[in-house]
Amino acid sequence: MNIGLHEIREKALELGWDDLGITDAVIPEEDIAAYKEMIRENYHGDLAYMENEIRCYPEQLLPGAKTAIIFLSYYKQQQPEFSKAGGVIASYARGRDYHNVHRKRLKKFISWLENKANQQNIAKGFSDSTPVLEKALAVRSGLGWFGKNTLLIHRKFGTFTLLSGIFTTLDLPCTTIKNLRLPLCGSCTRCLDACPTQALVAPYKLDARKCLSYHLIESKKSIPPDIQQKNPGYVFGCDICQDSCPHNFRKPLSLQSDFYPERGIGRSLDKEKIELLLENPEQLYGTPLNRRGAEGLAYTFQTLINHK
Ligand code: B12
Ligand code: SF4
Ligand code: SF4
Repeated sequence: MNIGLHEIREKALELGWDDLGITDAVIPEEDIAAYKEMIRENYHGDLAYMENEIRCYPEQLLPGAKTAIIFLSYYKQQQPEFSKAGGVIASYARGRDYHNVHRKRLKKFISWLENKANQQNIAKGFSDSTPVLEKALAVRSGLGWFGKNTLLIHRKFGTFTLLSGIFTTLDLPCTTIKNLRLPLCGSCTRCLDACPTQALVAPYKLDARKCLSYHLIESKKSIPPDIQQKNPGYVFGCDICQDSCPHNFRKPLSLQSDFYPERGIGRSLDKEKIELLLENPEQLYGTPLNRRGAEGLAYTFQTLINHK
């Protein structure tokens, strides 16, 4: 049975995504080369999972994979001021954990697709935690292009977007219209200039070992003193290379309630909130901040206070 682009789009929007792109399940050679260079340079730091080359070869994740559908969620939230008393939480992390939100949608989408095709085991979903070069596929599918901050820039939504997708053995109509893997930022360097830790070591190249996001979300080690000193006020994640990007200016806030601060821990953490979380760490469950845990957040908060 032929499944059309229109009905795939309709289903994706019904499940809550804001846009989607469809491409063949192939990671372009330029992206594989850039990925291998990142690993060679050790820019991934202690993110050992990044060394798994399976992220370049969809066929190894789903034998017979023909098509990739990439789904996009727009999550932009208000940009809070830095304050002496608190630490700012990155925009994506204030509400529900998008991994869970996407996982539920992917499950529903895959069972819809299986029903339509009248076949089982034809798809594998991914959202961040499965090893896939997601942005490379998003660009290939025509959803947007790479910014010098290394993020996908969507023509309508800018960079405050999150990705997820599926590989399927079905042949589906592709949305790729032209090669968007081109240097489209022009002479702009706002993100590179704004990054407080100079983690964007060159256009399109990020050294995670210098990135606040890496140290405040991912790293299990203590935050190096020079990174602590350069942190302008984040307690979890960092949005500076997005807030400085003209493609995000004058954009409305997201309408997806899962990303609203009221659905999670909120826009910032202060001393009282940290104490409450230490007493009731279960409040973090279902939010992105659970990755860091109450102790980890308390530690980061203390480093912030020490440098204010
Ligand atoms: C590891 C990782 C990180 C690491 C490293 C980031 C990185 N740039 O690699 C750290 C912890 C620092 C991080 C931080 C953040 N992350 Co992150 N992260 C990932 C993850 C798991 C893998 C990324 C990856 O594969 N990197 C490999 C390297 C080689 O890719 P790259 O640096 O993007 O390089 C590409 C381009 O620069 C391009 N390129 C290279 N040279 C050239 C030259 C030209 C001319 C052109 C056009 C292109 C080009 O080719 C390279 C390969 O495709 C993905 C999820 C996934 N599975 O894909 C999420 C992901 C990239 N992260 C995401 C988010 C939201 C963030 C944060 C905004 C979170 C926050 N607020 O703190 C920050 C943003 C920091 C930043 N500027 O990237 C989103 C990004 C969505 C989007 N719109 O792009 C993703 C896709 C998660 C998701 N499922 O939505 N992240
Ligand atoms: S997330 Fe922050 S620290 Fe990391 S590259 Fe962007 S601006 Fe720099
Ligand atoms: S700030 Fe400028 S250089 Fe950076 S991603 Fe946005 S448009 Fe490109």
